Amino acid sequence: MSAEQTVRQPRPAREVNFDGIVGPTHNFAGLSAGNLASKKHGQQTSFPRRAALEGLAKMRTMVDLGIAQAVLPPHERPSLPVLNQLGFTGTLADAIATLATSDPAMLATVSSASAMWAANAATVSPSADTADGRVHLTPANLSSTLHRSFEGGFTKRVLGQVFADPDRFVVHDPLPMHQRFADEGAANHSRFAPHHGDSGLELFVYGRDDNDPLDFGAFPRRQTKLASVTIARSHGLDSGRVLLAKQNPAAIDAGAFHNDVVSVSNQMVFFSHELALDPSVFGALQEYGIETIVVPSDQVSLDDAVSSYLFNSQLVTVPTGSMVLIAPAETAENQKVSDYLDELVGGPSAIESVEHVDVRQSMSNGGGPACLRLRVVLTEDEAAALGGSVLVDHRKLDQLEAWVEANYREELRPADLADPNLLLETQTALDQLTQILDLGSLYHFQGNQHFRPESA
Ligand code: SUG
Repeated sequence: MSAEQTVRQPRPAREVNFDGIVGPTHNFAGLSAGNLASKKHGQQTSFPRRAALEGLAKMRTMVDLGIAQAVLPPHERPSLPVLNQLGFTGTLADAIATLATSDPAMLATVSSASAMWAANAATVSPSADTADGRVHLTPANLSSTLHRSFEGGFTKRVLGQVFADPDRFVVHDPLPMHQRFADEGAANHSRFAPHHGDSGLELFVYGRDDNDPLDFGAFPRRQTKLASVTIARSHGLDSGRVLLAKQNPAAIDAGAFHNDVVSVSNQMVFFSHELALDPSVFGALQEYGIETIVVPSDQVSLDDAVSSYLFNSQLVTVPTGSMVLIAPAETAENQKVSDYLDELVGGPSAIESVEHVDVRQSMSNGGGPACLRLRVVLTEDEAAALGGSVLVDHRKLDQLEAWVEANYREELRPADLADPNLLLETQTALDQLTQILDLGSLYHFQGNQHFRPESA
């Protein structure tokens, strides 16, 4: 531990959940290898309005529980900088028309609303953990999937605007866009601390060791150890408070493309499937005083865990101090999983109750409640320094719901991605959103030229 970290006193802090707002082009394109739900629903009709309203309803549940909630705006899709990179020099509408006939799969790729899954936006270390006492955020490069590899540059821009105060926040560049640095953000990162404001233990989970070949299992290993180690270093974490653990290959091959499909943490609790990680990791966490709630396969199989997304729940501490699991509605429909949850909340564990949320549109693309949020632990000062108007209360949620109702299509078939009106509707919606969130001219179509698609 560095001298500076030894003397720093813990400051009260709370966890703010930043949820990605589902974008108007939400669609099912079957783009993610190893993500069973994405593959299963590819080419089906999607329901963007319902998807966005489900996301907002989940946020309302959190606000009702007394949890601090904020939003991150959708990325513009398609975006001209990306299409320029692909060799299209004319207008966005021209490029869409050309792609619609020459390469509809690529049109779906550049139209994906995948930035909604904010757990993949960045890795975040609170100020209590970092050598310089600032909150560090590294946007994920998401280099393992083409449609998501376009997110990092704009994520940096958004985070740079929200976490703009250089005395309190550092927004790093995404890691190099190379398979050795493949990084999927907070979906593979957990943090443990008795109180959010205390210095914590950060657990980085990766799927690929430095010498592992890119494709050595049934499905891609999306996170490398090198990426995790690099982020821990650039965030200035104390090496004595960093744990690195390799995902169990069997979990990835059963559909756990991110570790948050099979584990979730909160304060000093780790709720995990037994096959998520090597058993020694649970032992190491226990040595730090962490309560590990490890669910055996004979109670909930890996397949049931992946199909119900039991572990992709949000685990939160409400103001009364009690711990609540915000679980996808699908967990109530799987008998084994629902029996397990009844037993869990009736037993002695720290998890006292379960709240079910319906995010079925996101779930159909492999994104449960926990995928939709990025956790950021902030002190009162840090929360007060946030840029824009991204913290939400009931009034703001009402406003966002009305905005979705006014601007989003009810249905979107794959062929509709070619409709020039969709582009206009999307730009109108996002333009209004920047006003609601007080984010200025954030988007390229608004005249902002300050970002490139895949890098800083
Ligand atoms: O990266 N799905 C996302 C789901 C991300 C879930 N996030 C977490 N586990 N934290 C992905 O695979 C599917 C898009 C499509 O097929 O249309 C997609 O990108």
